[in-house]
Amino acid sequence: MLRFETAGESHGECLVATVNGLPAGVPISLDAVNRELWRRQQGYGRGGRMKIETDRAEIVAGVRHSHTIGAPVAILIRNRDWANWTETLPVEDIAGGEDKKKPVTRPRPGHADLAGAIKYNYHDARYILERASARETTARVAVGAMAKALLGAFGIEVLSHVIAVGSVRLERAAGWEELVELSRRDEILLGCVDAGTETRMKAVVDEAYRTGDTVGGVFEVVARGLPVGLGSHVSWDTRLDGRLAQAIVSMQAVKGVEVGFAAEGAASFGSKVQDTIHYDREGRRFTRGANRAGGLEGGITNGQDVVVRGMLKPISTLRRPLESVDLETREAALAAYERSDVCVVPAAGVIGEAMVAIVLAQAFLEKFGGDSLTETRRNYDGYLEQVTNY
Ligand code: EPS
Repeated sequence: MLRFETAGESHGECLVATVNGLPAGVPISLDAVNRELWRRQQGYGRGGRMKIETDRAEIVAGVRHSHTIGAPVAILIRNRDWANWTETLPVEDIAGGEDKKKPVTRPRPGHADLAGAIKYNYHDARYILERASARETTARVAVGAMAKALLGAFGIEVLSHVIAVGSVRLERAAGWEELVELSRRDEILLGCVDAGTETRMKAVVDEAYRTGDTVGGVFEVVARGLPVGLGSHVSWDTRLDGRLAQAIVSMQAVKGVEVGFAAEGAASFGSKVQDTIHYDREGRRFTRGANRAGGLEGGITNGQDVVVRGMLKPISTLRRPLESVDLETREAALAAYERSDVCVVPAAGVIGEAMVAIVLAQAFLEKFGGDSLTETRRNYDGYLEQVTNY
């Protein structure tokens, strides 16, 4: 079973991730991992923190000579900002430590601050926001890069793009080649394939900057090259659409998920929504009239592209803060503000790719198993032969 965990606080020493269950022999490139980390840091609308951080993964276990060795992989990503927080968040209490804390007593509506502080019994939300922060997604993206390496060995690719920022929406479908081009860019504005739409998206972010506000949006993740048959209809928790949904909604600021054209389908008729089935006798394979199901039927991959969208609320730290209450005095007070991002939708797309890649890699290894990539490949090839001769 492929499992991962992360640890680390936003302004602590570092983020760490451990990944268990990758077979031996998966090719791992540090450059590829760091490229993903770089992509996550980009986008118009990031705040001052991204000027401090240049995320780099250090792999300290489980990878030797550029390949996994079947042992748990451990990844470490240092927080450069830690240098400014050593006295605020020391591991061991220090003399005068109380005065060096940076308490957050005015919880931000929409953040984990209030519910977390009550639950963990603090009258200062500092430790809550430290762990709730989307900084943690750096570790997820590093793990996602490993999942992508496994999937890539079988010709499966996972890409993303931004389809909405605020009320500005991409009004056309994006081609696969456009997503490939986007993933290779060395300058990322809002991660939209359409230049005209991206310009209008930028204007929305500018407006949010101007007014001390924040803005959300929608990203779309597309996975190509999947075989028919990952996930299963047999149980609620083996249905792959449900597992993907959990992975996407677990992302900070994501409040909604869509598999295929769910929202459009809900407003339409069955005759217009289902993807008709056809058969290509020459190629000896089934074909489909469209891919509105997003590559999943009955919780099983059907061989079409898997398409999953995540909907982000505008992030909850506002330069023009909202009404809140001080945790100590219980008096009305404006929510805390230090610095913040204004728009993180392009970064969320990259994180979404990582989460989708992780879930697909899990389903892939559940089906094909193997302690070494050679064994996984033998199992995979055997299954493909069965499907081809179906
Ligand atoms: C975040 C607040 C900001 C973001 C941070 C997520 O950090 P800071 O409080 O240090 O300015 O920049 O995101 C990251 C650090 C990151 O790497 O994505 C929050 O409260 O969630």
